[in-house]
Amino acid sequence: MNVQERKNYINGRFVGSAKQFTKLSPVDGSEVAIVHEADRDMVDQAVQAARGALKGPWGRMPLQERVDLLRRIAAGIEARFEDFVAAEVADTGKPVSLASHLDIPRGAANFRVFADIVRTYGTESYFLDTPDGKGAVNYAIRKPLGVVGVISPWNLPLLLMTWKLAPALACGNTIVAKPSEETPSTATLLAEVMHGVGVPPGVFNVIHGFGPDSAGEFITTHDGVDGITFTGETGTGSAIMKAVAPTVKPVSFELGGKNAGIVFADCDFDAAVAGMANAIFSNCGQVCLAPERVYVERPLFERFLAGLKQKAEGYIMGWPGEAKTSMGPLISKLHREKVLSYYELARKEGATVVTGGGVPKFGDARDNGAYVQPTLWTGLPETARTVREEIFGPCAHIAPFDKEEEAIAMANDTRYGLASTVWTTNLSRGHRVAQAMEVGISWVNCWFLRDLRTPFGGAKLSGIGREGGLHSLNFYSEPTNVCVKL
Ligand code: NAD
Ligand code: 6OD
Repeated sequence: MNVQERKNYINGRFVGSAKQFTKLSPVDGSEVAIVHEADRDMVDQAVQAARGALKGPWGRMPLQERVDLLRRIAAGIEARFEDFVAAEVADTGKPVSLASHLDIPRGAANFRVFADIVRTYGTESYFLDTPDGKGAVNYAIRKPLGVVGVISPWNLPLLLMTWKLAPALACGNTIVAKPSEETPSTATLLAEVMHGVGVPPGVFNVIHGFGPDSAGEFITTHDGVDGITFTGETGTGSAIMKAVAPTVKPVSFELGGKNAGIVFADCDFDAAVAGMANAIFSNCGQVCLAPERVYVERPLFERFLAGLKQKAEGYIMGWPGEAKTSMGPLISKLHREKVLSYYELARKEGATVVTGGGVPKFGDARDNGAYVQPTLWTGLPETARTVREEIFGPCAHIAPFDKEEEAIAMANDTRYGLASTVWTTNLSRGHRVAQAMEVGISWVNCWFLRDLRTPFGGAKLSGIGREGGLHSLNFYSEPTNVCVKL
């Protein structure tokens, strides 16, 4: 693929910058894109454009027209499906099969789903009895939050950005969006689609850059931004909270996790092994919902471990475009250093390495990439850092348990609270254990099965608020109660 230029999109125009950085391929270290980094002034221009657009044709657009526009954006993504897949694969190195079955279709689906949901979004009304017997009618109307800052990560770039953009636009907001510096491409293509389908200038702006002392910080500290929706690390969420405090912006945060899987001896064995392998290793383990801790009921422990090991060793790290490829690299060499530091730490903490634990050797250009082996450990105490800290790689620690209560206690013994997955054929136990999980998303006999209308987000350090369906619409809009005395 040729090296692409990725510019900012401000007030309906693609804008270059004197300051640029190079995006490298995690597959072979080659140059993927030259990215124009926005300075504070460019972020200010984007915010002013977004503020202006709230008062322009967009602010007066009837709901049905906005809904039609959202559908045209979805169709626009689909019309350039191959471009989006190629761009996502170039930035992330993920297999083409994954980008074309998950990332890009979901990027389009998010716009259709929220177009449908906003069409039927109702508001509250109450009749109040008054002493004169005539009463009063209360009803709430919903207004856009205003200019929304959307800051997203690199693991599912288009999917996670559109998950926020679609409901924000559905509610009539305007947007200043910043993709991760690691994945600038699909957000830029999306700007081209928005431009092409007639989204008015200023409604959607894309800003490229980093976090601290760069575009991310310039967005969060700008007093013309009315709210921040962020997906990324818990530490970054904490820094953003501090940054927005002086201007008291509402935040919606989807943060990190150290998720648990619980496998009971009565599970459907083949489904559980396949399901847990997919949960641990999909997208090279770079999914916030991935279980890095797995608790297996003791009678099944050795058999389950052997099954999971076999799955781990079956992953094929081919080139992204090859049909046989089932695992790509990590996002960057920098992230690989972090993951490998945990591979090392696990050994120091006394882990038995069941499989993996290192870097694969290819004998070709992939040796310049950011690949790591899928890795499983046993034998660590629950206090080990490897068991407590988010790694965000293709790895998990597998531990036995004897009693249901013990598994629940270990699963919940974490400062995070994003997701969990429980595998059992006992229906009552499935419900009971799923409900006992201190998380925002609790799966039984499945993982990452997503109905986009359901609440999505994390408990504890894994987030603030919920997005999804009506929850998204509640964040991206402000109610005004109107009280009419009769
Ligand atoms: P990150 O926090 O490093 O970066 C996310 C985004 O924030 C990027 O666009 C980055 O440039 C920006 N950023 C960084 N510092 C900033 C600052 N001080 N101010 C403003 N913006 C700043 O996260 P990442 O490494 O891109 O993604 C991986 C992390 O995201 C993992 O912790 C993972 O669990 C989490 N994640 C959570 C969810 C969820 O839904 N809960 C989904 C995906 C990823
Ligand atoms: O499916 C989604 O909408 C969603 N937010 C997934 C998050 C995945 C985290 O890596």
